Amino acid sequence: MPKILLIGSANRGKARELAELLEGLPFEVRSLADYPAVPAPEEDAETFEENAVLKARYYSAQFGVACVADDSGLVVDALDGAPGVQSARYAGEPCDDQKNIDKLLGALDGVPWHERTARFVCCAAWVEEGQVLHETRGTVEGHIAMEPFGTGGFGYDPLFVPVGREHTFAEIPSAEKHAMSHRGNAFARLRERLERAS
Ligand code: ITT
Repeated sequence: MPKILLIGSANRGKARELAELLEGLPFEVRSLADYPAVPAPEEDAETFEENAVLKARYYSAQFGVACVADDSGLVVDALDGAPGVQSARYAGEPCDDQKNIDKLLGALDGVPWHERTARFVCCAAWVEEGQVLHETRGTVEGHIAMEPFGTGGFGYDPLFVPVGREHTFAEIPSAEKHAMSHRGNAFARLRERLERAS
């Protein structure tokens, strides 16, 4: 029987990406939909790293299985790093991707393209039996578009144009996004560790 590996994310768009990024590993990969509903943990840490560990620890302990979680977000230079660790809740709760996009565009009103530099950050953690077995971080540099483009992906994808490209993450196929994204980057290294451990 392959070992269970739980994807500890309540965000459907993110959980779908994580399932794609963990495909083909010798684990039985499960999502939170496979378990009874539990409240999301309080993400009260100040760094992506700490929040990723906090989430992986929480879901691993809740269900007694190995768990991977990521804490991620968008860091915008012209906004002193906002929305950062608050990316999911930037426009308040309940979290709403469209409201977050509208708020970000408002905050950047009048800011020219060359000053709209930003990066996505993803910190991932793998926890098993209370132990952090691996932590990893990935980033991707880009610009915030003047208006949303595309319908793919999730979150701020319609606004994020990676460096060297002319399209947003919401306009390209998910495999192409994974090849350059913060999450694709972080999980490529986590995959190697998971492969070695199996
Ligand atoms: P979980 O904690 O349950 O995983 P969450 O959405 O609250 O779900 P985070 O706290 O890590 O997750 O917040 C990440 C937010 O950053 C997410 O809601 C998006 O708004 C944004 N984000 C992260 N990665 C992204 C990506 O690849 N594309 C677009 N937006 C992304």
